[in-house]
Amino acid sequence: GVVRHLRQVEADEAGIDLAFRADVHAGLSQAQKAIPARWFYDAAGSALFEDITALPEYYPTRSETDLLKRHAAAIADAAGPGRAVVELGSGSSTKTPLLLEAIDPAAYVPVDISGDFLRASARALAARFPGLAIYPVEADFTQPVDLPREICALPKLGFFPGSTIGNMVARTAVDLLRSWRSALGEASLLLIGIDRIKDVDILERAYDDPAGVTAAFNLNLLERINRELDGTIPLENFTHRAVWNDVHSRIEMHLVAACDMSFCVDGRPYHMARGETIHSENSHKYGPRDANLLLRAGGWTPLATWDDADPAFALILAEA
Ligand code: AVJ
Repeated sequence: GVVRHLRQVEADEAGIDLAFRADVHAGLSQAQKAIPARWFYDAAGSALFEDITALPEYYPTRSETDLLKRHAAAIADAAGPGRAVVELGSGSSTKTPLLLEAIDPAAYVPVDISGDFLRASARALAARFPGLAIYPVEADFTQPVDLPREICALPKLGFFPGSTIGNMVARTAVDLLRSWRSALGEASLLLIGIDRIKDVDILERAYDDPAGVTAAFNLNLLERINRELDGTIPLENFTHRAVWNDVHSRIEMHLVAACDMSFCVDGRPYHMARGETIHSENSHKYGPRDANLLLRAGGWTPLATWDDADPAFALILAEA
């Protein structure tokens, strides 16, 4: 059952609001306007992301789930039983049962910044795995996390699915991998999902679906600014753009100004010229050697890779 709920979100609601405000003002004041992708995930944005994962064009969820299903036994063989599974950014934890069922863990520690999602998914998992000790930790996984004392002595398996590591530029991704290596300890393993470089058409369609769900997800960021930061951004003057940047090996999402305009956020005025953009997300893609190098630079040694899904996606098991 759900054993205990740890809360390590330093910023309370007011603090999160302050951080959002600061990121938006700083981001809109840059020559290339940019807002960090983590601000997509308010309640509406989280629901839209769940819709994205069901789109036929958005292959990462399907490919990764397929890999987990087909290779669960091999993953279990490599990891062995009795580990504490620590899931970073667990969200709705939809892929977790596939892993937990296969590896026979001693404990499960979902870590997520969104307390509501965390509590709901921990309850659902407790019902499905009645014998399993679950220790939810409400925390920002990009910051150092204190793991529950009860799992201290257990060998850990970090689980970081979804290619969320792809949101970070390499330098930040490496810092994060290194901090988890020290948090999870000497005997730990990491199972990480990493999206592969592939045909540009497949990539761009995955981030610009014909039904417009990803466009709505992107535009929701502006709606959130209007709602929470007293903004006057005219949403109808923006369009969604998803484009492959080959130099940086990433899909970039932008909000494109369709005309010259002025608006306010918090009473502070901003101007945009037609064609100017707000850069709202990076989603980095990695070839096999790129991914292994990223892990090594982050202090992890790759042990095994499962990447025979179509469209391509990789699940990599690495050791500390
Ligand atoms: C949740 C960060 C893995 O980059 O593919 C999906 C987010 N953005 N469609 C991704 C996302 C647009 C997603 N991650």
